[in-house]
Amino acid sequence: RRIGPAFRTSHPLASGPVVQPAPTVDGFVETFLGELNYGQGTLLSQSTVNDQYLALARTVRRYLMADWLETGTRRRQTQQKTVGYLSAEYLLGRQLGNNLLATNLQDIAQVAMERCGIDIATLRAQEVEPGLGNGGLGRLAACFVDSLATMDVPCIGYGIRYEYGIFRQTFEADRQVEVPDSWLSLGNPWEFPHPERQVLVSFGGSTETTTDADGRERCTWTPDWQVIGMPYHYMVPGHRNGVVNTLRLWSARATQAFDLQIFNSGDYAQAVRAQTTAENISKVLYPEDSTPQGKELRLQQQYFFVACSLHDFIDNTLPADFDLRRLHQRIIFQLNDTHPVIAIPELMRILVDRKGFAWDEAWEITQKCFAYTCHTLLPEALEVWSAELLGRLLPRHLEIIYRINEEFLEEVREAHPGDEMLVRRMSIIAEHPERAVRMAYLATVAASKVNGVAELHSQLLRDKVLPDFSRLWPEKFTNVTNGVTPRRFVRLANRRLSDLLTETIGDGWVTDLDRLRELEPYADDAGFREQFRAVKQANKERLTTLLRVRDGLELPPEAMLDVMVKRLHEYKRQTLKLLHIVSLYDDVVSGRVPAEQVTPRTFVFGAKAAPGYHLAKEIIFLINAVADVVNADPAVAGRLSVAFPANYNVTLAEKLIPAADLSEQISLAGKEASGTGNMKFALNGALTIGTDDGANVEIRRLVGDEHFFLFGMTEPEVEELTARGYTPSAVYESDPQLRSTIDLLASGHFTGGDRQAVAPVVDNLLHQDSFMVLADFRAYLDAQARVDAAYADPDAWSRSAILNVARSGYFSSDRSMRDYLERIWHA
Ligand code: T68
Repeated sequence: RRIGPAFRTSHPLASGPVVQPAPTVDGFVETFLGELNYGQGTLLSQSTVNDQYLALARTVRRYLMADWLETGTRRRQTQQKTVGYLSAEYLLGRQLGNNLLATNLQDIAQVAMERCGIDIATLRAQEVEPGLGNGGLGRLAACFVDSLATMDVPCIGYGIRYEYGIFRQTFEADRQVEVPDSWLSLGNPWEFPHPERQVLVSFGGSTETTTDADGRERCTWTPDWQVIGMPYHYMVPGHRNGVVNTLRLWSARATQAFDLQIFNSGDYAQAVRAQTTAENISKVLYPEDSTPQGKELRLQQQYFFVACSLHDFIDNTLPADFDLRRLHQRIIFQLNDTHPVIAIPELMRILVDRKGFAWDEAWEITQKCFAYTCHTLLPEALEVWSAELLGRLLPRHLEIIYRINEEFLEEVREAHPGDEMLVRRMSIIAEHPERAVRMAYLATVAASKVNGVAELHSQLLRDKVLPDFSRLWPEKFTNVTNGVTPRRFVRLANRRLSDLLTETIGDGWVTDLDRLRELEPYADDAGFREQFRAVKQANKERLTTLLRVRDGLELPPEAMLDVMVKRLHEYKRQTLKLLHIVSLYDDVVSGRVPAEQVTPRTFVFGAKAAPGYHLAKEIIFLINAVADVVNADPAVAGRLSVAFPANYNVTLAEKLIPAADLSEQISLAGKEASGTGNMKFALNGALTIGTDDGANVEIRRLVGDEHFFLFGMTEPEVEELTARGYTPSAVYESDPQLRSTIDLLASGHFTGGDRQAVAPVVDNLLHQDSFMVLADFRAYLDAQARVDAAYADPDAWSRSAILNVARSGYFSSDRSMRDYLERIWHA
């Protein structure tokens, strides 16, 4: 069977325009029924909700198709520089609503469905979100491709089509239980498999170097197994601009060789198992978000998608006669963290071994084709691959890395003669505890630019994480502060606020978020504040209804909504939030504070823990345990309630964030690279309580000190305390309120008297507390008291909230993309 491109012709119909369905209710109904009949093979009267959802999705797809094909043609013709975004994760969120918004079909679709007797909300709810990411890093990639399409910048997002995305979280007896996310099981209308663009990827085996007639060394790699990479294309529509870019996600398949093996083998079962090995590569997303596990399958995933992507661009996207010395004029590969860094030796291998370039020339090209974004400050999150594993899986790549390192260390020696300590510190190869490749160093050495994701982070990256490199190459380092897409996180998630904004300042803000500034004068307009509060209130009621239906939670819709949603990690300090809740509860039940004096608050948590992160799971358990008791205690009824809906994801974020009054961004200073949830909350009119960390610093500077609740140690203060020696138990002893709070937790009050159940968290706080929760407790409580005081004046609060919206336009991912274009991509 042939799978190559079959049809290139000058036939008059071959390049004719694609016929788009009419953008009217009639056109929509007709297309929808056609999809139901001919696509799903069913009748409206017989169809299930899933049939209807699939037909609706395919209808919307039809409206996008002409633009997609046209964008592709235009990109091929103009040969502009393309951004090849290499990311192991894309946390896309649901597609239907986004694509209806992009095509301006929301209202038409709604009426069309009504005409068919269908409630479109039911169909929207049918979509399982593609959860192909862990958290901020994956969501950032999704925001970036949205912005690039909206700005008509050529971009191909490359990644992995995991068969199972981030696990679905459920709670059993208050503990996290992970359920596989079989997101593809009911069919995925948003993807297009392209078997004709499949790619072979090799692993294992050995290398051999020979010298050819003209004295040149040539290396051949004889792998011992291969897999096929099958691309699935996803549409990435710009906002109502006729542009549709492509996200190309790779799925692993067994090769024919496996089939033959099966055919020839007496051991049929063993042969089929071999096939499973190949297909395992894209089976599941690793759910560890900041502690790389060094697992062989993960390295296979990384090389798999990177090899497919480079091959796809060089051999299938560029014209056949393209002069690769100009490669950097056509592509910049942006490395989303170190996960795709193996692309660097892969490009060297392609250029030297396959295309016959001399090493130096290949290195010059390679350096111009990559840029690297770092997303962390935690030393344990910096990826390192053992040389043993890397050499076994990718022997040629390890050789190339060694040579890159040798030449790089020569350069270091030249710049700093005699400083062998420096050479050892900067080596891409670590020697202890085992010989291993430091992927962040490899990325830094090869990349044209290295960036952090917020100003503070980029500074700490230069000063603390890669100081030797930033001294050697100061001009290589830059910052691009993260951003979020206003399409999904304002226009789609918060229709009420969007309509109010559009009524007030016009609709230009959706693609030019700086225009939100025009809202500033309205902060002083009592009528506008009233409308703004009504929007918030309606969003709260929508959330209350959702949580009642989704989670059986009963929440008072008038209380202040205080929200902390993000991955569960010690450095993010969900325990600090928990101590605040317990201390408020303690104040009331101990009789120190009359219940009537407590500002009514609903605390909402959303957080998944990596399945192997035991302490994080204990923290989840404890939050749930506290929630159970607080919610059931009449002493605080109507004053304090705690909600921890399971399975926080993009879909839930879109409901939670617009309803929030207070955004919790309370990481220990110097640990959160940027944060992006913080930006989404500010844009939706929540006030932030936060530390001087990540992008909080910039949010506070922009919205103004009076409209932000700052607390806690600064990064230098954290450093200083660490140097002095931090003793959490001493803080506990010295603060009676903290003591009372921890004692109440430790007593087993929240766990039916079971003190053992709380010990892991309590003991850690008292005896380790790596992220200085106790040290910041007092400052946090004081800041929360300021929050209560501010909330008591609704007019002043709304004024601050409006100013948060008006002054947060900077955090559009469109602006981030402009910064990347100017500082890094030059595209
Ligand atoms: C996040 N990182 C940062 N990592 O923590 C956050 N890691 O401050 C920042 O805003 C965001 O990136 C975007 O820049 C992550 O989300 C991961 O998810 C991850 C996944 C696998 C391995 C390591």
